[in-house]
Amino acid sequence: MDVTIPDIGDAQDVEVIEICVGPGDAVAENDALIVIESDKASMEVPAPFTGTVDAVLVTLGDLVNAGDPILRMDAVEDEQSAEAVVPPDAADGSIALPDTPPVVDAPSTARERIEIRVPDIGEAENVSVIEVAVAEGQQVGVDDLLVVVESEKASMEIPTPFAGTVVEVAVKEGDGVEESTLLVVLEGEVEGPRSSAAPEAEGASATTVATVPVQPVPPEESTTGTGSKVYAGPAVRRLARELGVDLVAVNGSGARGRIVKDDVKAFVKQSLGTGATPGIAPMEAVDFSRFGDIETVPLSRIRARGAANLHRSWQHVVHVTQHDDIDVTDLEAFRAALKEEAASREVKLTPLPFIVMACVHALRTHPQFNASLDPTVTSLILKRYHHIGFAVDTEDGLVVPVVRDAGSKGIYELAREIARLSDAARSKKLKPEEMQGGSFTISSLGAVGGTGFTPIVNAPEVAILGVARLDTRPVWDGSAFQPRKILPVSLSYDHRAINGAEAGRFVVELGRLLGDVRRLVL
Ligand code: CAO
Repeated sequence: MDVTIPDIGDAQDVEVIEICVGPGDAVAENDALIVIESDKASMEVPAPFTGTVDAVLVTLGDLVNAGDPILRMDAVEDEQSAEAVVPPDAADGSIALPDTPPVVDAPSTARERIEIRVPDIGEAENVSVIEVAVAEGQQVGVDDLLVVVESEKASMEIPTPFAGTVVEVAVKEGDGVEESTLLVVLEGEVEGPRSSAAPEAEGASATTVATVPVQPVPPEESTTGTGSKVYAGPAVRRLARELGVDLVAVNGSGARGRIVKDDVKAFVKQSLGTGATPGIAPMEAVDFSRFGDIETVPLSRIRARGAANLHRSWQHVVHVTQHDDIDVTDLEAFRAALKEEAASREVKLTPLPFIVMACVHALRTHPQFNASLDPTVTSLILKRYHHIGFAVDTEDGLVVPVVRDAGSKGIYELAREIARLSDAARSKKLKPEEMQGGSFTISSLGAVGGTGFTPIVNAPEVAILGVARLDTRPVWDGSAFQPRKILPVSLSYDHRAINGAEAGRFVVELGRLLGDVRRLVL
C-alpha cells in the first residue's frame, strides 16, 4: 500500500526534512515515517498501520503536497483493512500545517492593545506552552515568534501579526492552555488589518482591544514536528539549519529537555569563542587548578593567528602524508666540499637551499603540487611562478616567509635569501609582502631532530614538504651494508587535488634530484 501525505490544510510544497525509516524496517502503527516542514510548523507523518517498509518514495528536500505518495508499506496480515491513504480525514487525523498569516480585517489607526490568545485547537488535549520567545517591554515585528505551544503530537508557533511592544506575557513555559487562553498582550500602531473578532474598549485606557485569531494548532492526531532524535520546534530547526548546527550536539534547556533558540545561539557562540566547528561539541573549560598549581600564559598574536590558520587548514584540507627516505650521501659530500667556498662568500650552506631547488624542479614536472583549489572545489589553479615558503621557528611562534621566484636563483642566492628572511622573521622585521604569495611550503625540522612528522598543508596551497633530521644509516648495497646519509621527508598533500600515486611519484622525483644534484642543472 502506498502511504500518502495527509490533508495538510492550506500548506503547499512542504519540505521533507527527515526520513525516519528505510526499506525493510518494521514499523508499528503511529511510528514516525518522515518529518515534513512548512514555514510555520514541522510534523511527523506517522505509519497508518503496523507493517514493513517496502520502499521510500521521497528523498530529503523533496517538496510534497497532500496526496503525494511517500512510501510503500506491507501491512501485517490482520491490519489489511487500513486505508491506503492515511490519515483518512480531518476528523481522525489530518494535519493542519499552518501556512498563512492570521486572517484579520478592519484597519486601525490608533495605538492598540492587542491580545494574542490560543486559537481553536480542536480536540487537542494537554496543550502546554513549551517556549515563550518574548519578554515584557520587548519590541516585536510582524511575524516575530511569540509563543510555541505543543499538544501530545504537534508543536505550533504563534507569531504576532502586528508590530508593537509586549506589555504583558500572560503565560510561562510549562503552563497548560486551552482555546482562548490569553498568551501575550501587545501595544502598538496597528497599520494592518485587525481581528474580525469585535474589538472591545479597554476601560482603563483609551486604547482599543483586538483579539487576534492566530493559526490553529494542528488537531490532536497530527504529530510532533520534532523528529525522533531531537526535541525542538520548527523555528529552532530552521535557525539551526541556517547556522549549520547539528541539533543532536545541542543541550536543550527548555521543558523536558526541549531545545530552544537560545540554546542554539549559545552553542554557536561557544563554538566560535573556542574556535570549534559548529555542529561539534566545543571543548569545555576545565579548572585545572583543582588538580595542582598552574600558570596561564596568553598566546602571542603570531601564535594565536597561526593556531586559527592551522585549524582552518586542518578542517578544510583532506590531508594525506607520504613518507620517504632520500639518500643524500653525494649531496652531503658536495656540500662539505663547498664549505670553504661558501664561507669565503659569507654564506652558510645548509641542506635547505638544495631542497628548495629540488622542490622547484619537481614542481615544474608536477604542476598540480604548485597549485590551489578554487573555493568551490571545481577547478585547480596552477601557478606558473614558484614562490617557496619555509617555516621559521621564532620566539613568538611559527612564521612562513616566502622565497620569491626560487627557480631563478642559484644555490648561494637561495642560501642568502633563506638566511635573510629567517633573520628578519626572528627580529620581527619581515614585511607583509615577504610572507605572501607562497605556492609551496617546506618545513625543515632537520636541525632540531626527529625521524618524521606530518606537516599541515599551508592552505590554500595543496602540498607541504616536511624535512626531518638526516642521519648516517647502514644501507644494504646487495653484498654489504654501506654507511649512507639518509634524509627522511614527509610530503603532506590535499587529497582533493592530488592522488596518492602522484604524491608517490613527486617524492620519488625529489629523491632522484637530491640523490644526484647534477640533475638540478639538466
Ligand atoms: N638534518 C641534519 N642537520 C640539518 C638538517 C637536517 N635535515 N637541516 C639543517 N641541518 C643543520 C644545518 O646544516 C646546520 O648545521 P651547522 O650549524 O653544523 O652548519 C644546523 O642544522 C642549523 O641549521 P639552521 O636551522 O640554521 O638552517 P636551515 O637552513 O637548516 O634552516 C630554518 C633554516 C629557518 C628553516 C630553521 O632555522 C628553522 O627555523 N626550522 C624550524 C622550522 C619549523 O619549526 N618547522 C616546524 C613547523 S610545523 O610544520
